[in-house]
Amino acid sequence: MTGPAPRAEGAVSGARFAGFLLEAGFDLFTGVPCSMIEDLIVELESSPHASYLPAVREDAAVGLAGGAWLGGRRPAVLLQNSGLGTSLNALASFSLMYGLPALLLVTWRGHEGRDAPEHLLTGEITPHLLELLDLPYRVLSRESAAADVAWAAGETEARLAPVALLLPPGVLATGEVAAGEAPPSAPGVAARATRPPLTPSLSRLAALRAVVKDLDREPVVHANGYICRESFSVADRPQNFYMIGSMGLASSIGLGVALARPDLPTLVFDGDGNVLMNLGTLAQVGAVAPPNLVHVVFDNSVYGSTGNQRSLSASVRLDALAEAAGYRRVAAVTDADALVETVRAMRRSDGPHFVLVKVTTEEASVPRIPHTPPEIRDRFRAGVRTA
Ligand SMILES: Cc1ncc(C[n+]2csc(CCOP(=O)(O)OP(=O)(O)O)c2C)c(N)n1
Repeated sequence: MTGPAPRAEGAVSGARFAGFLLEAGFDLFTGVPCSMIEDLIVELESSPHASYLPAVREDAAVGLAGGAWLGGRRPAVLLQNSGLGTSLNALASFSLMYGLPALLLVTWRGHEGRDAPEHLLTGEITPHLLELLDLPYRVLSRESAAADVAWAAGETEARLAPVALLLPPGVLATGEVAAGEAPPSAPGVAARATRPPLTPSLSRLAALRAVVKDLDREPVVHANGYICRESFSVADRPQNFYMIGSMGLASSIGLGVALARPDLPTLVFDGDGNVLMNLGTLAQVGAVAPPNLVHVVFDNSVYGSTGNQRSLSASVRLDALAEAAGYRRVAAVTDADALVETVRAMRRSDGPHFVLVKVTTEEASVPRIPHTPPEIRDRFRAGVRTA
């Protein structure tokens, strides 16, 4: 998991913090996971007094929270500060404009400049973003956590507005509570009858090993999280673009590469959480129809990189969405031979193509990408130009 800091002695447990939130009256939780709130989400998911609804994007979570408050609930949005950036418009032209109370529990990645590169700038500007929005906030500490939550609950109702609690590393315990097995469907969502659920047996690492071995010099754009890291551990190719931030954009970046180099098969190695965050791009790919794009989605039905919180792909077949969006060829595979054969055939025929690779939640113990973002950029660009 990609948390910024290992567990700290004396940190507030997820169960205790969930208790503070429930005592303060919050009764509906939504958001996109961050490893810093892994334990809290496990507690909320299993609480009989609350519901946790996985949202596909943070701004969509802000919308859902607004609707829930209008319907009589007291919502809280759980988000990483990267998602605060994504949510600026939803906050400015929805929650703040209409005056809709919600707690925003914002994890503070990049706190004090100590984190992975993708978090540094956002970490530095996070309080300023809240100040620019004129959104009241407090920085949580272990000692004041209960009082901070009670303050936020009072403020959101008194002001009729969202209020934020910023969560620095080390305040909440994380990685101590085991996530339950992802259920076959997410709460409140009926399993889609259109296609039966697939049973995974292949790990993502084994799938990556099989498919990468068969590649030549094709560019591959990787989604953020463990997909990058596992693929790097299998083979570090100059034609690999590792997205270490900007969750959701792998398909958009891959579309850009494919359109710029129509003579070259271009692959995207995506994750289900990433695809769900940018579903509209499926429609764009379907409409623009680049024949050379092969979109490979390693679907483990969870947000594995942040602690295995279930994703909606447990209930909704992403290959059915791709087909409806207009991809020319769509396949779903569960074993390595079928994966290799399918991707080989797709690289040699006209697409756009979509392969759903149903994989287990197993995660290999692999290092972070050591290359700097400019190094990744330069060698990829050179690799694509000479491929
Ligand atoms: C805007 C934003 N929200 C949340 C995160 C935290 N985050 C990093 S990776 C990840 C999960 C990605 O899920 P998926 O694409 O299914 O791949 P997996 O982790 O299962 O390999 C999340 C939620 C982020 N990086 N950016």
